[in-house]
Amino acid sequence: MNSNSLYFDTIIARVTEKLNTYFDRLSCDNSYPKNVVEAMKYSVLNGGKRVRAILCYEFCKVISGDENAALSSAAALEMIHAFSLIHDDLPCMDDDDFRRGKPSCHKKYGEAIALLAGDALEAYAFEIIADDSLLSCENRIKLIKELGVSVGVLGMIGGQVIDVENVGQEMSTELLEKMYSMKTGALIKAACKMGAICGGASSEQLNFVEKYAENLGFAFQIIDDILDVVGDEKLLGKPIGSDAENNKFTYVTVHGVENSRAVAKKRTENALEMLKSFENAENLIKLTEKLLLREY
Ligand code: GRG
Repeated sequence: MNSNSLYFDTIIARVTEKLNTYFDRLSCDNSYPKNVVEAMKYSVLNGGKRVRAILCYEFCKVISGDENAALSSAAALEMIHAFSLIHDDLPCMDDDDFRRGKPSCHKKYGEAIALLAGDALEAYAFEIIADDSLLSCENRIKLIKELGVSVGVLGMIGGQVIDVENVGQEMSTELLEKMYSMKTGALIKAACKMGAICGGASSEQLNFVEKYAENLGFAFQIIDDILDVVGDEKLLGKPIGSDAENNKFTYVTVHGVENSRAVAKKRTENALEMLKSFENAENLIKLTEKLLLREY
């Protein structure tokens, strides 16, 4: 492990501590429905790379230096991400039995509780931002809007609709890229922008953040597609080949592994170019490079 991954581990530990505080709040009331809270915790606290949380935290730091302001947003992003993974694994979606090396939420708690845990995580994500007294009221509204847009019909949900409606069908490159930018890119973009908003970014800075995130999000999804074909199941914590099994048309289906990797590299270079507008972006540069080479 190099010194840089130790640095990212420190961020992960801070976000995990924050998430635990939020879950403790739910658990201290004896009347709460215990199984749904357990399912929420199971899905959020069971590992994951925490990419969205780190992006949020680091963009806040790069803009202002006070990353404490970004902790509620970082936690909210991980709750929304876990919500999307729970729903994505359900039998009516990808029907995946494993996630992060463990039984997926519906395999452990049943479909009804998994669905409700996902819904409860979504609601809680917005609540914790609205409730964060470290943030100005104006910023709370901006953050809630950013997150809402990324989840909604023009974001993850819209991307998933394109996905499920095109199972077994060839898609134009244009539609495929649109799906990637909505299904995966939207939350990554929200993570970067929310961090920058917490740090008080100007609209000019937000433009660079947005272009960085669009390129990173695209590269991230292509690498995800590649790993589903040539990844190591142990490292991924789930079986490979699920796209092919589910008749999913991906970037790799059209361009093959090597050409897809070249596109991911180009998009990563574009993202790195955008970081040149910021001082002290060394950690973001390292993260961006690391994500291109990731094995899980
Ligand atoms: C419930 C918000 C919501 C939407 C419903 C199911 C769905 C519509 C959208 C699916 C969105 C989705 C799962 C996109 C895939 C994004 C992706 C590449 C996930 C893997 O992210 P990693 O690699 O996972 O960051 P870890 O486990 O490291 O956190």
